[in-house]
Amino acid sequence: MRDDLQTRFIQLYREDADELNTRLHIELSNSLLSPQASLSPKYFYDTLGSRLFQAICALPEYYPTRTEAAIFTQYRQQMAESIGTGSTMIDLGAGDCAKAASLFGALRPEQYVPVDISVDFVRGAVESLQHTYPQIDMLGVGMDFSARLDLPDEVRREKRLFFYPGSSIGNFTLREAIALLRRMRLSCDDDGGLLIGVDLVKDKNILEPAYDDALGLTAAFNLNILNNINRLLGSDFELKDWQHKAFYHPDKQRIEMYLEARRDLAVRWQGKQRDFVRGERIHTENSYKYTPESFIGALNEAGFARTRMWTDEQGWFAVFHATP
Ligand code: AVJ
Repeated sequence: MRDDLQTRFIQLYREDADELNTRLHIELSNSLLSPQASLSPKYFYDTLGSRLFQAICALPEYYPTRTEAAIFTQYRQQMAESIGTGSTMIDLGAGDCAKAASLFGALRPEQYVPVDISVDFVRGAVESLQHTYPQIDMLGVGMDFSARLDLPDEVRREKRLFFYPGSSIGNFTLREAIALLRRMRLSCDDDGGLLIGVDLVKDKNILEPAYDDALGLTAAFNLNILNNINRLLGSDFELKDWQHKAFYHPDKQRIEMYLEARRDLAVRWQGKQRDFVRGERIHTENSYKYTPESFIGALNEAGFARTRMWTDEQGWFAVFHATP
């Protein structure tokens, strides 16, 4: 038991503001000026966007969050038997740390390492968690793990368990997903592993309403990216000119989200301009769905040889424990 309840926090590779700004402007300008205009889904998550996403998770049509939570509740003892106690639990994109915390009782990790792009975001959550679980060593890490995954030396090497719930892996293409899974594999020794939540392929009539709900929360979430881009880039997007669209592509096994221009219009920023004709779209998100077989294939390719899967009765969502 630790007698001091000081949680440690580390922020890695924070670029200075100018550098960050220049890179951001180049990236955003390029993606808006490309023939198929696009915006990366990472720009959804400003303060309002994060709140809208939380609200989406409570929608009747958005089944992933509640289905995953039910799988964790029903099978956490089996998961604990498969994983073992005393792990170094590395929570990728930890946010408010609530999903990981719900497993602490069953998994009894030795060390908990919430990783998020900004360590400030997890700071509040971890400080109160540390008081509830004084026996767990906690270390907050601020880093962009989508680019690289070299963790600081303070993170224990023993029994590393990467935790990646919520089907966040769905934002990546298969190639990118395998590359990310491989980075996790390479970061753990043979006693390590991965606990990951993945949304499964299912009927279009279930998938499409989950991304185009009757209340219009997903539409608001999608449109809000333009507020964030206006702020970041100084652009003059008018939200009323754009319409939310979401389609499931069974051949690509992914949801595609777009913003569609309601009229011919022009967007301007910093001496640049992009014209859009009515009906033209900006691509804002892919959300890939897997079959159990296709995801096990990706895990195997990434170097995880042994896998175990838990799913709900309807087979809508799956949680995998994968080990080298
Ligand atoms: C956070 C990427 C898992 O793809 O379901 C929800 C984001 N977009 N509704 C998903 C999202 C629209 C979500 N992920």
